[in-house]
Formats: sequence, structure tokens, C-alpha cells
Amino acid sequence: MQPWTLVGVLSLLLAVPDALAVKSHDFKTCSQAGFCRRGRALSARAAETKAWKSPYSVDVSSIAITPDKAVFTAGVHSSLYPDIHFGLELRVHEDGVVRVRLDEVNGLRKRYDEAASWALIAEPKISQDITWTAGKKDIRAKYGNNEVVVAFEPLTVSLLRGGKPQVVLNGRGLLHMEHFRNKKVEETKTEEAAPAPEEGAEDAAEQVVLQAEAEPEVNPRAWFEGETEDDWWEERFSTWTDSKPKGPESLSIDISFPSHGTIYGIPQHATRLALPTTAGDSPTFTDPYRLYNADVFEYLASSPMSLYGSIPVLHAHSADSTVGIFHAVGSETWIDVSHASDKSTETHWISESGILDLFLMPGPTPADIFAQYSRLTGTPVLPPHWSLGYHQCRWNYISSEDIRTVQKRFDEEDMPVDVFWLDIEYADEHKYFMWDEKNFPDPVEMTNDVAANGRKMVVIVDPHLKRTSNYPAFQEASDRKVLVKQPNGEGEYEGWCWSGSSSWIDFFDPNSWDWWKGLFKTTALKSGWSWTSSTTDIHIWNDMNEPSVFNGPEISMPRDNIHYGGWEHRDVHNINGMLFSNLSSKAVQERTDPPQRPFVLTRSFFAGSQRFGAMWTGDNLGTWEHMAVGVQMVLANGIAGMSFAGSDVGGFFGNPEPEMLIRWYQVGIFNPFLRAHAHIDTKRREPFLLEQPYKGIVKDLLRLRYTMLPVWYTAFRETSVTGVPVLRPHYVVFPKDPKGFAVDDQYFIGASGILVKPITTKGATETTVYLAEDEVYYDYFSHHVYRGAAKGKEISVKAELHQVPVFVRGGSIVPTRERPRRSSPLMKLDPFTLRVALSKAGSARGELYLDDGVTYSHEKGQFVWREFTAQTAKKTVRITTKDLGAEKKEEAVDGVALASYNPTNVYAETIKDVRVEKIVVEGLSGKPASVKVEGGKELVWEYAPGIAAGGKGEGVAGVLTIKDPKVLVVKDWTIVIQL
Ligand code: NBV
Repeated sequence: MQPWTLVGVLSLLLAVPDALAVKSHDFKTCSQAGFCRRGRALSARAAETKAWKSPYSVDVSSIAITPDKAVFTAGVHSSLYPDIHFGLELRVHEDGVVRVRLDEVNGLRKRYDEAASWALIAEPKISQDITWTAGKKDIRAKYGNNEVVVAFEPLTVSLLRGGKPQVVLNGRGLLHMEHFRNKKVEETKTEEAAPAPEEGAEDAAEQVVLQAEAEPEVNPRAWFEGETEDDWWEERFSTWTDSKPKGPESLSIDISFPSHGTIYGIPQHATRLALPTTAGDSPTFTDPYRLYNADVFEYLASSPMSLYGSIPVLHAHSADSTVGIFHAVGSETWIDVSHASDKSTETHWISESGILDLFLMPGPTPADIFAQYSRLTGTPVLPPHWSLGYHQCRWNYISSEDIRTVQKRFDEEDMPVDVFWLDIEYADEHKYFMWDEKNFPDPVEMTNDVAANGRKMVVIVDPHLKRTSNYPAFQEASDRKVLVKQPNGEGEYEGWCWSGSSSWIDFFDPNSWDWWKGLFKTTALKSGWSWTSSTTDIHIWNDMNEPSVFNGPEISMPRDNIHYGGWEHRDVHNINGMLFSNLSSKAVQERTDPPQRPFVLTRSFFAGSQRFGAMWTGDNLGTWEHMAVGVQMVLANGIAGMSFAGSDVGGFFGNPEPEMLIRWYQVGIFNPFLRAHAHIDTKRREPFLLEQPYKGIVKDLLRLRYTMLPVWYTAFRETSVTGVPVLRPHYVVFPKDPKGFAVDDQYFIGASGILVKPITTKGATETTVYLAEDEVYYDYFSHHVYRGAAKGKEISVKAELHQVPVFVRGGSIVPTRERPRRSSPLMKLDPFTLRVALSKAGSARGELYLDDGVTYSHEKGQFVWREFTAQTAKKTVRITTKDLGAEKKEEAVDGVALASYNPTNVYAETIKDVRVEKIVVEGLSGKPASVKVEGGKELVWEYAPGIAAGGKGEGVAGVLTIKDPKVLVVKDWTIVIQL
């Protein structure tokens, strides 16, 4: 890699799709990363050595349990280094999650142990209900049906349910916490490589490590740690040298799931949802999954390479159990995945630095894991309602006039859109917050023109600050000494990015926080500069926060840079991007008093980022493969908390032909985050530019998204309470159905019952859809009814270019607003349509959640939350609704919001006259004899009879349409259909 040059940047700017290919040589493979190479080598040696046994064991005499029985601690030592001490700590949380920590005690230095403090929302509550039983070989903590067993020699930790192991740590003996040591300058290479063990240690070590088939001449330390000091004290990659002043400090551990054959998670990677293997026999990928936030230019559509964000969370799944793990580690981490059998999975985690801080989530269902993970790191934030609308972006809208013209064209074509975006070229010399005054002479007026239609703007703010005295953001950061420092810890680190010579704010430094928040104020501050040429209708896009540094190793920051507290960048690299979006979202939130919900899009993320906003899958390519993997990536991000996710509609690079663009809009409108975006070098491709019939198709798709906003918002609200993702893959909805475990090209939206199968292949005219249960599914558009099977069944459906396969699961009631307008705020008083999709047994259920969509008044009980149900009995179908807010108030599952709920709250009053204007009932057994609101007169209705075909209720469903039943959405009512 050449250092950053103008030519380099121009080549980025001018990239064309034909020349697309990741620059693999810019990024390390496992064999190029010293600690990964060492970790994998240990694993290989262990696999070749019979009766391999880990050198780590519990010092039984040191075991202590706190008087409340909540915390277990013990000393751990390695037979290879008897003078080095480790401390093990184990706690069982109230909800059954087990936290296992291992750290070096009284070492030469301190390992970074703060990753969890950035990821967790609070110190978890510890269970007081544990029975400990100590034996000769192990100690056991029993709680409910679960048990944690700490075996002493070698050290293993197992989580059991019903006596059956679910998660086993160090079962393969790959635990290795490289302790801190001094560099031995004088000794020869060989001596350094295989230092003699401390007195008396050798015999014990040999016995423990190589019990059977030990080769006497093998030095056990050398066997365990490798023959040479492989990249211990300095590491080179391409033209860079990492000074590694702390020497080797990596951490490796094997984590096995003996009863789980499928695993999901550890985003972000461009892969299938059910993670393919990286080790064992014929692995799909030869490198482990890598977690090291990176700006990977033109990334591959199928690869375990790192991408922009890292969430060390994994689900292990089988038909009768799901368990999860979360490893709170912020340094680079590689994860090997293999299957010992089709019913078990082995993983091997290798991190560059940090402590072992592992949370074992016992499940036993996917929904339980979401709850357990949410209690640790928080639920996804409830976003502003408008941010679920359509976002129109490109690199770049070049002037305020350009924005006005684009807005006008959307309105002329009657295409809904909520947000216009500005990429980096709005900023004078890429000094974010500072407008290019030639092209954006009137930013406030421009934003007001957009806001006049109920719309917003999102403007990019990247983390690199141009090093120039005429840039207050840089100057103030420098004055406050809150910039990331060079390896020696003294001077400001300087690297190259869009703004040329730049520095980066160190958000680990609390002194940067209030100052950064102040920058976003739209009014003048006494304490410093603020963005007075902006308005509160401007929200924020955080890009390049991996961080991306053009002339840095792996296009990022040197690992030996120094952050607040003296920590090296290597310790915190994967957390860094989250702090930027965390502080930016707080800044936007606190611009107003009372605060309003911020919208912040981030490219880089970590565990906990779901609390701060949305993410997208970065610079995807305009290829069918990228379109398809984008769906899988959004699903994978969702199960790790990042529900508010989407991929660039149209593909960032390239000029999609109309067919691809339409398919991409079909993917996009069924992504939680819907944004069209394009590289600066692409042709304009706003939907109004398309020829007919394509333009009409995209317009219908956007309008479809807007009609379904009540479904999306209700799903987001549920996610914000339960953590169950907005997009639900099959294993989440049907955890007991093995045929669905690998299904990752179709999914459900929240609990709505809407099943979507986006088309991501060229020239498709039909597709197959998997139905996991013996239930009816209705085509969303044609009312065609399909019947699944108890053991799962594939159906064939039409998928011409204008068709996206969408189904309503029998048993669902779907609320929509069928009058799409220019922007979503303009729909806030529009009436609702209810679609009642009866199950084969004649029942249905659905929910609708509404609030003002902008403020936090919902946290004070100002919302509307309704349940709709339908029941069939004795030739009568009763459709009824009740106030879930009032009912759940008693349970107060989400605390403040429900506890303070009152049916006539301020928000509910604003929509008190909003009607249900239409009810569509599908799946009735025949034409009704009468349809009335209970106690009222006959309603206006029509019935289109069904057409039977294929047996078991298949064919076209009979459809009853009740017109304007004059019922209100905030009131209780019942409609009675006599058959
Ligand atoms: O800011 C320019 C782009 C942006 O449009 C894109 O969405 C980001 O992912 N940005 C990356 C920097 C340059 C990409 C070649």
C-alpha cells in the first residue's frame, strides 16, 4: 500500500464497477497477524497431540465465594509459568446469564478491562439464589434447571441445562492468556524462544501438557507458545511497523457448543446467516471470521473478512435449545468455526489484547437470548418515526438548488420521501459543520424548504478533523487536548483522510464529550464554537469511524496510538466507532429542550451501538451478489442488536440497469432502514429519472413502504422493549424447525405476520418460498392463499419484475394506512385499514403502536397501543380491539412508559378522531349474512368469493371488505360477522 496521495484518492473517486475487486493486500489475513498466527498454530498442535491437556488449573486453596453466594473467585495458574497469576471470577446474573472473567493478577502491566463498561447499560444484577457445591474435581453452582461447573484441572467452565452441556470453555485446551513479560534483549533467539521454565515447573508442566505420547525433548513452553517469539515485540505489515511496546498479550479461548449444530452472529461479515465453517474438514472459508473494524474498499460478497463494525455476539442453535455468548473485548478478534458433528459446533476466539470477559446466555430460546443480551447492552432505540420513511442520498447533491430541485421532482411525481442527505462535499474543504458557501449559500433556508413539507435533512459529519487553524472544531479539540495521540503518547496523531492532514477526537476522553455536544447547538455558545448555520431539522450521518485513515495500516489507525488513560488503540479499536455515534446522537438529542429523538447513521459499530441509531452495510457493489448478501447481513446485524439496518439501495458502486434498481428498491422497502445512495462517479438514479414502466413500479414500491409504516413502527417499538429484532429470520420464528435453520433469504417483519422474500437474481419471474408450518399464508397483493405443512413446504410463486413476494401469515391482523403522502408526518391523522388474515382455525391477532414519533413523551405514557383480535365461533366472526396500554400498565413491562399510561393521554387526544376506514377480512368460509358493529346497524360491505384450488383451503381467499365502519382507532369496538 502506498501512502496516501492525491492519485490514491482520485482512484477511489473514479472507481468503476468493471474494475471492482477488494484490495485484499491492504488487509491482514490470520497468518499476517502475529497473535492470530500463534493462536491458530496452538490449535493445530493441540489437534495433533493425543490427550492434549491445557496447562491452566484452578488453585483450589484460593477459592472464595462471597457471603451472599453471588460471586465466585479463584486463582488460576499455568503449569508453564508458576510465578504468573491469573484471577478467575464468575457471577450468575438474576436472569441466568453467567459472566466469566479471567485477568492476569499483579502482572507487569494491566490488561485493558473496560470493554464491557462501554457496551453494558448497567452493572447486571446478581442472582442471590445459587447453590454452590464444591467437590474434589470441580465446583458447581446450581440455579433452576441450569448449572455452571468450574473444573479445576485443567480449568474448564461449562454451562449445563438439565445436566446436558450447552457451552464449554477451554474444553479443547486452547485457553491462553499471554502474560506480560520483559523483552529479553541479551539472549539469543533460541533461548528466547524456549526459555527454561522456573525451577520445578518443568516436570509438572510436561506431565500436564503432554501426558500421553510426550516427546521428552520438547520444551513444553515452546510447545505451547511456539518455537520462536513470533512477532512478540514488533510487527510489520506492508510498509508499517507496529512498535508493540507491551509485547505479546493476546488471549485465546475455545468455546464449544456440544449440542448445537448451527451458529449465527458475530457480525459484520458478508456471509450467509448460518455461519459457514472456517476450520476442520473442508472449511468453506480458510481464514477465521475477523472482527477488526475496517473500511474495506469494494468488499467481497462472500468472505469472513472484517467489515466496518464488530459485535462479538454469537447464537448457537438446535431444535431444542438456543444459547448465546457475548465476549466483551474491544481488540481485534478472530474466530474459527468448525463442526465436530452436524450436532455440535466448536469455536476458537483469538483476541489481540484485553481480558476474558465472557457472558454465557443460557436461552433456552432465541427470544430469551434477545432478552438476556438486551438486559446487558440495551435494546435498540425507538427511532424518530420519520426515519422509517424513504431517505434519498447520493455522493453528492451539489448545491442547495440541487436539493430543492430533487425535492420538487419527487413532489411532481408524487413519490414519497422523508429525508434528503448531504455527503462530504457540502463541507468547505471537508471541514464538517462548515458549509461550502459557494454551493450552499443558504443552508438554513434550504433546510427550512425541506422541512416545510414535513421532511428532514441528514448531513455527514466524519471523525477526521482537518488540521488547520481556520477550523474551530479542530482548533478547540487541540486546545482541549482531546485528540488521539501518537505512539509515544505525546504529540497529536496526524493522518490523512478526506480533509488532508487530519486528527481524530479521542472520545474515550470524557473531556471531549460536552465539548462535542456543544458543537451541534444551533445557537451561539459562550463556551466556544457551535453550528449556528444549521437547524434542528438536520440530523447526522457518521461515516469513516472505524476509523478510516488513508495512510494508516489497514486503512486505519496505528495500533500503538494512545488514547485516554494511556490505552493503546489496539485495545479499543472495535469500540472506537461506537463512541463517535454515541456522542453524536447525544449531541443531536440535546440540541433542543426538551430533547428530541436523534437520528444518527453510523458505519462503524460495536455491542451496544443499537442504543444510538441506525447502521448500514457500507460501500456495497451494484451486483446481484451484493444485493443478496445485503439481506443476509441485515438479518445478522439484527440478531446482534442492530435492527435499524439497511444496505445502500441501488448499490453504492456502479450504474444499475432498471431491473436491478427495481429489485433493489424491493429489497430496500423491506429493510428497516431504507436509503438509496450512490458513489460520486455514478450516473444520477433518483427514481423519478426512470422511464416507464419502471418509474411507476418504484413509485408503487415507495408508496407501499409508506402504507406499511404502522407495521414498521409497531415492530420497532416492540424491538425497543424486547430486543427481538425487527427482521426475524426463520430460526427466530420457528426455532424447532431444522429445515428453516439455513433459510436467510426470507424473513418476517416483527410480530406482524408479514413474510417477505425479496428477489435478488437477474431475470427472475418466479421463486420458491418456504412455509414452515401447517398454516395458511395469503399473498399480500392477490389474496391467493397457500397452505404450508407441519414439516415445512416450499411453494412456487410468481415474481415478475413488478412483483415482490409478500405474504400475510394466517392468524395476523395487519394495520396499514392506505393513503401514502409526500412525507410520513403528513400522514399522522390519516385513517387506518385493518387486514384480518384468518388462520385455518378462523382466528387472528395483531397490534398497533403509535406515538408522536419525535419526542420522548411516549416515555411518560403518551402513546396508543391497541390489540386487534378475531375469533370464529358458531358461524360468527367477532373482530374486536382493546387498549393494550391499559392492560399492560399493570404489568409495567417497560417501566416508566407503561406505568404512567393513561388512555386519554395528550398524544391519544391528538388522534382521537382517527378512524379505521376499511377492514379487509380474508379466509372467511363463505359470504356473510350480515356485518355490523356490535349493537349497531348493518355496515356497508362487499364480498369477493374465494376460488378453491389445490385442496386444504388453497386457491384465492374469499375477501370481505367492510367500508368505513365508523369505528375509531383509540376506542374499543367489536364488529360481528354472521356467516
Ligand atoms: O463520504 C463519501 C463516501 C460515502 O458516500 C459512503 O457512503 C461511505 O461508505 N464514503 C464512504 C467515503 C468514500 C468511499 C469511497
